[in-house]
Amino acid sequence: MSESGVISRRYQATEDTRTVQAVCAICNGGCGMDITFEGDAIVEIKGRKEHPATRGYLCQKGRNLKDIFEAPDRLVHPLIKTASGEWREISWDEALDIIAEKLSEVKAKHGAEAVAVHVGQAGVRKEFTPYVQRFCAAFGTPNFSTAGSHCHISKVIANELVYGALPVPDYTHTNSIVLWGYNPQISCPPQMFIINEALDRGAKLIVVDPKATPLARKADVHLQLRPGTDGALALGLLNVVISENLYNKAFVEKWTVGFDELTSLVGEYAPQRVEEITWIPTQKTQEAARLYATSSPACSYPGIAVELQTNGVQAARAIAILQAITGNLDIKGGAIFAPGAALSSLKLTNTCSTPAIGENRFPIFCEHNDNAQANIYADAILDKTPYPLRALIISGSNAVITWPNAKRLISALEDIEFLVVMDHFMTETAKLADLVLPAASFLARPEIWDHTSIYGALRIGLSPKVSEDKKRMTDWQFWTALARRMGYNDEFPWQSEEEALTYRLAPLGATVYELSDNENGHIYGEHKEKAYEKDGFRTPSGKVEIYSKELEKYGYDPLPVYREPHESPVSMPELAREYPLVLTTGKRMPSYHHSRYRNIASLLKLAPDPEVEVHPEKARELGINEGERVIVESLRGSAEFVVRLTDEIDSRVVFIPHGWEDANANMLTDNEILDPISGFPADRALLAKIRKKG
Ligand SMILES: Nc1nc2c(c(=O)[nH]1)N[C@H]1C(S)=C(S)[C@@H](COP(=O)(O)OP(=O)(O)OC[C@H]3O[C@@H](n4cnc5c(=O)[nH]c(N)nc54)[C@H](O)[C@@H]3O)O[C@H]1N2
Ligand SMILES: Nc1nc2c(c(=O)[nH]1)N[C@H]1C(S)=C(S)[C@@H](COP(=O)(O)OP(=O)(O)OC[C@H]3O[C@@H](n4cnc5c(=O)[nH]c(N)nc54)[C@H](O)[C@@H]3O)O[C@H]1N2
Ligand code: SF4
Ligand SMILES: [Mo]
Repeated sequence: MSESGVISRRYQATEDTRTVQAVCAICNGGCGMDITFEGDAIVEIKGRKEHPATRGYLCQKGRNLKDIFEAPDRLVHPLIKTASGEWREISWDEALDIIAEKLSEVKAKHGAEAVAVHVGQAGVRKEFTPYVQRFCAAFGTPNFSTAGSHCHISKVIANELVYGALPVPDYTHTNSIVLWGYNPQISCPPQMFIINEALDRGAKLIVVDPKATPLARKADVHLQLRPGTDGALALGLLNVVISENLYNKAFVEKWTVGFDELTSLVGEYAPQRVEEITWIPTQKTQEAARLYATSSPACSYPGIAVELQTNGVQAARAIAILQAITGNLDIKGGAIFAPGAALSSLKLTNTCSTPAIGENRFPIFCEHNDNAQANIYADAILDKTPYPLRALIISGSNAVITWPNAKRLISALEDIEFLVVMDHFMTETAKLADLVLPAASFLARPEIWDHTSIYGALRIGLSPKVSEDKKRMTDWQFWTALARRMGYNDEFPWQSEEEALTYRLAPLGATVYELSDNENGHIYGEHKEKAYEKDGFRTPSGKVEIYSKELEKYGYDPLPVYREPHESPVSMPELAREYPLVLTTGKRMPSYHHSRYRNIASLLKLAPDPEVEVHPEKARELGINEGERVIVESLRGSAEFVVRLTDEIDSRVVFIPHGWEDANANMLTDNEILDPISGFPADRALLAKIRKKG
């Protein structure tokens, strides 16, 4: 360890400065960066060209990390809300005592399940998150949840139901790419290196998106669908592939269950019928199906858009089935099963016998994910269903901006007995808390990065702790300190993050030093094609489950049946008379990460307004103009946006971004309208109207 507490030896120092190699932990891109410090202040950030995957790339957020982490409004001290509603600074010791005491009191009076802990997007794939789950198990509450309540886990479940695991698209060796409700150009820009290389080699591109994004315009086929109808489109593609005999018969016979039932189901989804449902011209569906089935190896990846709809799990299942029957499973250039790096497990058995919130309503979500479903915490707080929730700790989420039905969630968080929020900033969620804790940034902790699911290489690395933060705590430090204060010393024996990492990394055979000193990371294995031929698939039948008995057991459709979005012009024609527009919320914006960074001037100036995207014809019909402020409204609520005209979308569709405090898209979404399997909100397919202001 160096004098400054930096655990890596890989840094260069001059008399005044030191330059360290880190990996950005804001999004899953994991960009390698060289950061030069003078004391604890950042003086320069550069993308590291030698980094094997990210090759020197940094997005606007990575380049502006100094502005983010040295922002004048960063929280510095723990704060407690006084009876008059003012904030008072307290020490970490006081904060830990108050939290330990309150949690113990709630547990003694109401049972441990009356306490929930949520780790938001800032904890996704971060090393501290399994320790929070471990804390919950030691404390005895089943109510541990993550951003997986509305992100990623829906497609994990879908793929686990079909194949037993979520495969990774092997863009590096593919001949054909389907980006399905996925727009990596904005959501994961460094991944575009391998996608563009594939396209330059002549790989085909199919984009499924209601918007003519730059990638969609570049595609061989752009399937511009009505939001929320992905499941119907997937059945239409399956219809063409099966009726034209374009599938891999040997694979289907040997490795699938339910193909005959699927054939009858997709018989109802001829491309003409699919056109009525999805608005995609018949010949485009045919063209895409033929292209996909005949340009193997092909890989498809469903983005978050497929998950954020009431038919999400079944749509993702249909997409997975299409990938399997076209023979693209676990082959080079197809969808590969890449095992995760084997780290020591942090799982503790939770002896609490009360089911987690959501476990009765979304049994498959809880079974596959071992988490509570946070989207219905508001019901537990306000309606006491399935039982009352009295205390909540939120770490790394700005829930009132990002969770569905913000109005109801705000009432719930105002109502709850005890709310703690750990964050970098005094967010809208933190403002509702009894106690706010200042989190140190990822630069002040060692952080494991894992490129496997994004880049397909089985590579893991360690971004070292590169700066000190004596006033704030890292999330790991906080949860360990709280656990020890509550007497869970046996469960939390580690004295430092480095010591804990040594335990975690032991099965890899790499020490903390070795891993953090090797900026290229550690290759922990290699992909072996068609491993299923030896071991079978990790499903109950050992095969690809087109027909799922697990779904059937819980009363769900065993086949990937298409159901209209809960709220759509087809399912609710009456409502559609008043709210005629199909609303999709939350496409990603380059300078922001969900609710983050509108307080950072250098980022805000890049996209200063929350904009509703409207087709020019619709705008004419509504009598609204470019730049005008309008109200977008759903049955739940409304928010104000600035009109931006675009002919990249259908005139019946409108797009709004999420993440804005003053234009909160989640005022319009609902925590009742949820995917019945995953409990995910229908953020991408609702009904809305636009009215002029005043
Ligand atoms: N800059 C930035 N990057 C991010 C994030 C961020 O906030 N900012 N967030 C990160 C996180 S947590 C996530 S989950 C990922 C998500 O990243 P992606 O999965 O790429 O998701 P989005 O960009 O939200 O949406 C992808 C596309 O879906 C389209 N779309 C909208 N509705 C529908 C629909 O009903 N069906 C289909 N097929 N397409 C639809 C949109 O037009 C958009 O182009 O991004 C990550 N990366
Ligand atoms: N309408 C609509 N809503 C959506 C979506 C959509 O498409 N449409 N997308 C959904 C998706 S995919 C996701 S993932 C969620 C994300 O929603 P959230 O989980 O709420 O994530 P963020 O908005 O990024 O908020 C992260 C918070 O963590 C803080 N933070 C950053 N780093 C750290 C850290 O190291 N420690 C701690 N303790 N805090 C930190 C940030 O300041 C920020 O306030 O939003 C969902 N909400
Ligand atoms: S794309 Fe941007 S936010 Fe994501 S890891 Fe790279 S620099 Fe960080
Ligand atoms: Mo997400």
